[in-house]
Amino acid sequence: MVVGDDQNTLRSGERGPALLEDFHFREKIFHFDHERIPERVVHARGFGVHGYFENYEPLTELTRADPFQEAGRRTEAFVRFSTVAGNKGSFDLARDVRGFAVKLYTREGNWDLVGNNIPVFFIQDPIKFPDVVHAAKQEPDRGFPQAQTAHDNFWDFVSLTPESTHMLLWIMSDRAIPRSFRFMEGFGVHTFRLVNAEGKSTFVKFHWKPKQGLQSVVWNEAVKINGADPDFHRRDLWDAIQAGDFPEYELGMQLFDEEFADRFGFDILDPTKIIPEEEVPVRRVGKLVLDRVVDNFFAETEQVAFCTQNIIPGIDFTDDPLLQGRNFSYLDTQLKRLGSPNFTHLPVNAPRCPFATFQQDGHMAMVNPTTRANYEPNSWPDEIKGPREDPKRGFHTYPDTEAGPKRRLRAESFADHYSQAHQFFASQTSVEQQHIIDAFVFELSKCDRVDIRARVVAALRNVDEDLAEAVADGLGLPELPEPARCAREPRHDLEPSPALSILLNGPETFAGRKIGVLVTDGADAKLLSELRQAVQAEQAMLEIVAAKVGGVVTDDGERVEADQKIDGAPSVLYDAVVILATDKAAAELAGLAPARDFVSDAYAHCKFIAHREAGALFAAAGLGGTLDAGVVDLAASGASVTDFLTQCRDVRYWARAS
Ligand code: HDE
Repeated sequence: MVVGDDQNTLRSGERGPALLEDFHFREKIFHFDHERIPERVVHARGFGVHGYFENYEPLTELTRADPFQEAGRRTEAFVRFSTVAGNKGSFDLARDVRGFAVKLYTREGNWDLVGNNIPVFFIQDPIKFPDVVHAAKQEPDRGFPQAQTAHDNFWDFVSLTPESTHMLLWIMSDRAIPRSFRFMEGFGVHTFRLVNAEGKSTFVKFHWKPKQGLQSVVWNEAVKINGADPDFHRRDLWDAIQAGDFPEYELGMQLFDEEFADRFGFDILDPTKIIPEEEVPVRRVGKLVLDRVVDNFFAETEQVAFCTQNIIPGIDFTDDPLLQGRNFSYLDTQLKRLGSPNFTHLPVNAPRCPFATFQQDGHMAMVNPTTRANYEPNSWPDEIKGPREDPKRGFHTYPDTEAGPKRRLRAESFADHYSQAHQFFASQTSVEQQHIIDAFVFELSKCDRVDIRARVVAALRNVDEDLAEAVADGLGLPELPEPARCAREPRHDLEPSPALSILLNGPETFAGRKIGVLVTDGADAKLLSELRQAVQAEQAMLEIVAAKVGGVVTDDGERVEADQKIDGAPSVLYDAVVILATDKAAAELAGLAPARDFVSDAYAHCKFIAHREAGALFAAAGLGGTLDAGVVDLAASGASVTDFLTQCRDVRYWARAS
C-alpha cells in the first residue's frame, strides 16, 4: 500500500489528540523502536569488509580443507576487525586488543577463524572469561570508564592473576594502538589441527601477516586521534578500499608435530604462550585480499555471526581449554544477539555452498522445507527424502585419546607465567621498551589504590628487573615491593625473537600511508605539484589542509581546494606532514593554535616534516633554531620532495625520541 502522507500523524481536529487508528505511524515507530539488537558483550565496536583468500600451492599432504587443495583457488571471505573493551559507540584508538575475525565461505561450509591481533590471551581457563571482561569494562556502579583498562578493577584482577602477565606486556606495547587495521598482524591464538585425507594430524598456529608491514601510533597520538577522529580506523579501511588500495595479509602457518610439542618448553595447549617464529618458522600459504566495503553496515558488520566451532573437514580443534570454552560460548551469544537460531539464514552468515539439513521453523525462518520428509531415517523417494550423512566426505573428529579422572585442575605444564613475558620485553627495540614502560606508568597512575600499583610492580619484577624499576620510578613508588610469588621460577634465558617487535617488522615503503600538506595563499604551486606526483609514485595518499576549507590561491593564481580545515585535521591524522607557506602567511598561521599544534605535535611524534618558508610557524610552535635531519627545508639546496618521500619510508625519525 502506498502511503498518502508521511509528514503528519492522524489526529482528531487541527490541534487535537493523535488517533490509535494511525497504523502507518504505529508501524513506523514500532519498527524504529526495535532497530537496536544487543551489541556484542565484547568486540562490540567493529568494522567488516569483504574479500577473498587465494591459496598459493596445494597443501594436500597436510590437510583436506577445501581452500588449500589447489594453487590459485579463491575462497570468498568476510573479515570483521574490532576493539574488545569499548561499547559500540566507543572510539577506535583505545589501548586494546583488536579482533581479527575471518569467515571463509568454503565449498565445504563456513570456516570461521576468530582471532586477535595479539597471539596470546589473558587467561588459561574459559571459566575466568566473565571475570576478565567484567574487570576490563566499565565499573558496574558508575558505568565508566569507557573503552579503557586504565582503572582499578582491571589492574586489581590482572595483578591477582599471574597468567595474565604475558598478555599485559603485549597490551602495554604499541600492538594495542595500531596505526591501521591494514598494518597489524592477526593470530588464531590457539593451536589447531590440520588433518589430511588419510586422517593424519599436524598441529598448526595460524598467523595473518600484513603485506603493508607493521605500524602503530604513539600513545599521545592515540589520545588525540580519539578526539579528532573517533572513527580513524574504520575510515582508514573504508578510504583505502574505496581508493582501490586493497589491504593484503598472507596466511601463515606454524606447523609442528607431537614430537615438537613434547620437547617445546611450554604447553602448546596454553593460550598464554606463543611458539617463537624463530623456533617454528611461519610458512606463508596464501593471501587474504580485502577488496569490497559493505553495502549496509547493520546487515553485514552487525549481523555477521562468527562461531569458533564453524570448521570444515581438514581442520580440527585441540584441547586448548580456552578454545573448547569458546566453542560453547559463540553459539549462545549469537542466539542472544540475533534472536533466533535462524541467524545462519542471514545472507552474511549463509554458506555459499549447497547445504541441506532437517532443521525447521523458529523465529524468522527463511529457508523452509517444502517436501514431506523432515526427519531421517525415512523411506521417501530420492527426490524428496532429504539429506544423508556422508561418512567419506563428511567431517570426522580427530580421534585423539584422552583419559583421566574428572577434576577441576590447572595442568602443571601451564604454570610458568613470566618467562615468555620476559622474552617479549627482551625482543623489543629500546624505543618500544620505553613505550611499554610509559604505558604501564600511564595506566597504573589512573588506579586510585596504591596497593594495586605495587602488586603489578611486584609481578613485573619476575618479568624484568629494569622494567619493574622503571615503572616503580614512573609511579613514584616509595620502595620496590618484593617480587610476586611464582608457581614456577621464571627463565630469563629464552632467545629474543625479533618477530615480536613492530619496529623491526615495519614497512619497507611509504605505500598506503598518508601525508598532510598544510598550505597557505601564495604557496609554491610547482612544489605542490611535484609533491603530489612523488606521493602518487610512492602509492601514498595526500590531503590538503588549510586555514579555511574553501582552500587557498597558490603563487600561480590557481585555487587549491582544501580537504580539511586545520582545526579538524591535526597532524596526528597523518604519517608525515608538509607545510607549504610564504613568510607572510607563516606569520599568520603562527597566530592559529591548531597550526602551531600541527607542527609541534608532528615533531613530538617523531614524524618526518618538510616545509617551505614556514620558519615563523616553527618558531611560534617552539621549534626555532636548527632542527634534526627528520625536518627538511625544501628551500635548501639539494633538497627535493622525492628524497623526502624516500626518507618517509622509515615512517618515523626515532632518533628524535632519544
Ligand atoms: Fe571471544 N567472544 N571469547 N575471543 N572473540 C566473542 O562472540 C569468548 C577469545 C574474539 O567480530 C563473543 O559474537 C570466550 C580469544 C573475536 O563478531 C563471545 C572466550 C580470542 C570476537 C566471546 C573468548 C577471541 C569475539 C562476543 C574465552 C582470540 C569478535 C560477541 C574462552 C583468539 C567477533 C560474539 C566478531 C567475540 C566469547 C576468548 C576473539 C561472548 C568465552 C582467546 C575476534 O561469544
